[in-house]
Amino acid sequence: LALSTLIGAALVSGAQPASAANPIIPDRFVADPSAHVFNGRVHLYVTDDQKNSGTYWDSNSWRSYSSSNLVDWTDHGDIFSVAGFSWASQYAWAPGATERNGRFYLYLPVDRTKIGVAVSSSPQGPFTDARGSALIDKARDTNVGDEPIDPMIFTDTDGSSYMYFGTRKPKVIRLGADMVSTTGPIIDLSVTGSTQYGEAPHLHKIGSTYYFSYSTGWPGQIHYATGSSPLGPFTYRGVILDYVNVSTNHHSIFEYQGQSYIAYHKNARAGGGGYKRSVVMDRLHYNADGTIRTVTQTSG
Ligand code: FUB
Repeated sequence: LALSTLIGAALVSGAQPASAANPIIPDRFVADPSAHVFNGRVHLYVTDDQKNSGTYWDSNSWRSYSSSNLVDWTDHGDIFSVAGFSWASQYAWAPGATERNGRFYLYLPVDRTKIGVAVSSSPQGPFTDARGSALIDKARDTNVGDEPIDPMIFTDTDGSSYMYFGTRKPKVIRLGADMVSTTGPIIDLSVTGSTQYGEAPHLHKIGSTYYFSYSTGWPGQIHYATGSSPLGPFTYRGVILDYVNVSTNHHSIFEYQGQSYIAYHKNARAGGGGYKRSVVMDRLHYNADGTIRTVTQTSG
C-alpha cells in the first residue's frame, strides 16, 4: 500500500484528518481544483482533463466532487459545459467557486478571453448562465491582461467580494453584491520582492493577514506573499508548493475540521501527463509566526 493510502485509511478509522489518499479522484483525469466547504462538506470544482484531446487543454466541461472525510468522494458528474454559455465556444479552463446567501456561483474561463458566471441553488448544480454574457471579456474590457483565466473568488469579513484572475500579470476586480456584476476597474496586483507571476492566483485570509499565492509560470512553483489589504500590495514570503511533475501548477487552500489543506494537480495516474492531470491533496502547515511551510508532496 502507498503511504498516502495508509494515511487515508487512518482518516476513515476516525483519527484526526491527516491527508487524503492521492490521487483523490482515482478513476478520472481532472485538474485545477477549486476547494470549498459548503454545507459542512468539502466540494471540489475541477477541469475535466479526461475529455481533452491529450494534446492541449481543450476540454469543454467542468465537474464536481464532494466529501465529508476527504477520502470518500461523491462524483457529481458534469456540472456545466461551455455549451451552457451561448456566447462561448471552447476551452473550459480552471473554475472558481463561491457561495452567497444560499446561492452557489461558478466563475468559468472560456475561449482564453472571457470569464462567465453560472449559478445554482445547490453546490452540485444544476448550474445555469447567470448573466447571458461574459463577466469579463478581453474584447470589451480594459486592462484584462494576456488572458483572463483562472478566476478565484475571495469574500472578506466585511462582505466585499473580489475576483482574482490573470496570466503573467495578476489582476483583481471587485464583484457587485449580486455576485454577477463587477464594480470599478480591473486592478493590477503587486508583489514586492518577486516578479515571478504566471497564473492561478489564490487569496485567503488568516486573522488580519491576506495571503496571496500563485503559480510562477511553466513549470511553476506556488509562491506566496502577504499583505494587509485584499488589493495588496503584497510582500513575497516563500514557496508553498515546489514544482510538480507537469508544467502547470494550480492550487487551492482550504480549512476543514480544524486542519489546513492544499489541493493541486499533477501527473499521478497511469496514462497521465501535462494534459491528463490528477487532483491530489496534502496538509498545509503554518509556523507560529504565520509563515507557511513548503508542502510535503505525498505522491509522485
Ligand atoms: O487547465 C487549463 C489551464 O492549465 C488552467 O487554466 C491553468 O491554471 C493551468 O492549470
